[in-house]
Amino acid sequence: MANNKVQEILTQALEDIKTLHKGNIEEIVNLRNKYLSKKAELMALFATLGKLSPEERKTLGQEINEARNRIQLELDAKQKEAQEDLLKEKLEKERIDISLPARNYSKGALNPFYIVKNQIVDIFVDMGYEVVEGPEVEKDLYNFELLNIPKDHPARDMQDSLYIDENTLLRTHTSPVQARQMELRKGQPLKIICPGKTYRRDDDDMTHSHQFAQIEGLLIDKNINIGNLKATLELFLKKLFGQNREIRLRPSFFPFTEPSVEVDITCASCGGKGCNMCKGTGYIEVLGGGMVHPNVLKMNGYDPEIYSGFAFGVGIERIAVLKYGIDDIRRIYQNDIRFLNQFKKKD
Ligand code: 2NL
Repeated sequence: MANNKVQEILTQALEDIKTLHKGNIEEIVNLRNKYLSKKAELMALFATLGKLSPEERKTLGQEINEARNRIQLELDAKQKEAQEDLLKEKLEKERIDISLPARNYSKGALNPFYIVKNQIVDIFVDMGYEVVEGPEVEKDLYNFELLNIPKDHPARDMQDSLYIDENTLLRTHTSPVQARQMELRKGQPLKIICPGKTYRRDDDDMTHSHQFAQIEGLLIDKNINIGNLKATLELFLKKLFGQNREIRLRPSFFPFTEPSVEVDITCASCGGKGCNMCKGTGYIEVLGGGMVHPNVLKMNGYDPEIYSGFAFGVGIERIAVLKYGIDDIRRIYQNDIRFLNQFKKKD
């Protein structure tokens, strides 16, 4: 015969479970305490088993266990349900609408200086040149002496250079990087370009800046002649300015090259007829170069009887000004957003 007390507790527990509110974990915990903790009425009944006969003890013990298991199962099921409800509610609340269009964001633009610098570097890297860099604060040995610019040479004038002490200055060109490379390679052939900032004591105006950047190139090997220089520069300038441009070499002078040349391209404004841009000449000067002076080869560890080479130097800002028709070189450094926005890539 079923025990009245156990059945009463079980019925009450099942009633209580029916009144639970959806998703309320706290109420479930309370019922667990009420019916299943050590102090619960049902558990107290276990203590009375000792006084019963073995037969009765077995029946009642079983009945209590069954009631407890039933309550536990019901509460576990309710708890699982409540947890799932909570999770569903959370997912619903935090739902992301992936059909919403993304907010617009503003893309930056590369300064034309870097557009041009990257282009030039890419063209020479494609031709197999290595890119090397060096210090901006230099010894006069590397900046002047090893480039055939002796102590009394006018290019050393204090007017043109920014000195830190008697033997140290901000480099006036990137040539010292090449002098250092020649030293490093101990007379072995080389093919390098050196991009970097250079400094001169200049008053800034539309076409001059006390700080400007150069890319210099240097190639040394056996049997290098001025035809190799011309072919290299023609390939470079046509890639940079367009295949429809012609180039022209004029004799010039640099202390570190002999012979030296200045290189012009046909004017884009007039196509060579002569206009304001080219001051009536039909040509625009873009860079200088020449065959490395035998003194320079010798001083930097190359035997001029075995090796020859060519070198050239390009002003990056000057190329940017020419390519983009920029009216004042100083705009490149002013970071005026109205200027820079003109160089945004179109999608
Ligand atoms: C220019 C002209 C030039 C060089 C740079 C050079 C470097 C070494 C040896 C020989 Cl290590 N030459 N550089 C040669 C000729 C011209 O630059 O107008 N630059 C803006």
